[in-house]
Amino acid sequence: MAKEALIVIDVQNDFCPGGALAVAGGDEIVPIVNRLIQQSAHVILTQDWHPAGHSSFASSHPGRAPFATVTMPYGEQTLWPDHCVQGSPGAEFHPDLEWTTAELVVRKGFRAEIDSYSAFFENDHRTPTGLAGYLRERDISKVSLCGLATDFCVAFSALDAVAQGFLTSVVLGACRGIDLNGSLAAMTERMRDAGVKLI
Ligand code: VGL
Ligand code: ZN
Repeated sequence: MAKEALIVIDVQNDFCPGGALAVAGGDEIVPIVNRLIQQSAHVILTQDWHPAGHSSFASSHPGRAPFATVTMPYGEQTLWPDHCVQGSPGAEFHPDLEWTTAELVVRKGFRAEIDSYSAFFENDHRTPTGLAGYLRERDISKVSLCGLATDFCVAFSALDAVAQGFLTSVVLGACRGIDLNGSLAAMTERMRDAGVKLI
């Protein structure tokens, strides 16, 4: 039978209320995610993990405000408030997240010059994190995703997962979105069109 992994995206303090890049209701998903974790044979977590002064931070671009867009060598990049700085409390998983059974933690966004929304590739859509190879080597062909934020890290991870040939579903009830300029509807549509099963 096809082996399946649950991929829990970025359930970190900075994406929850009170955090630096709080997603509305981000903490509400924690009990739902915990239930999914309990039901899953294989659990993988991602952790947004930026060095101080990361190029996705508005503070690294004089005169630019958070949520503006800039053009980077690899394409368009939204600028964010400083968040998920390596080793900071904001970068830790939500304290109620029951992550102890997780088999792998994929850290992403650790290169100063490039952001990484997806669990599979950096924002150049070329530099791999190694996750696809890890899953294939372990014979895992199905992935189910949940976490934060629906329209950024969850969506880009799901799009890359289907493109890499994994049978992919997103548990929308266990996700919350940022919704910047209609991004939630747009990314939901892109996922559906790409063949991601939305649950
Ligand atoms: C995320 C913006 C910046 C996410 C991470 O987890 O969706 N969004 N870094
Ligand atoms: Zn980030």
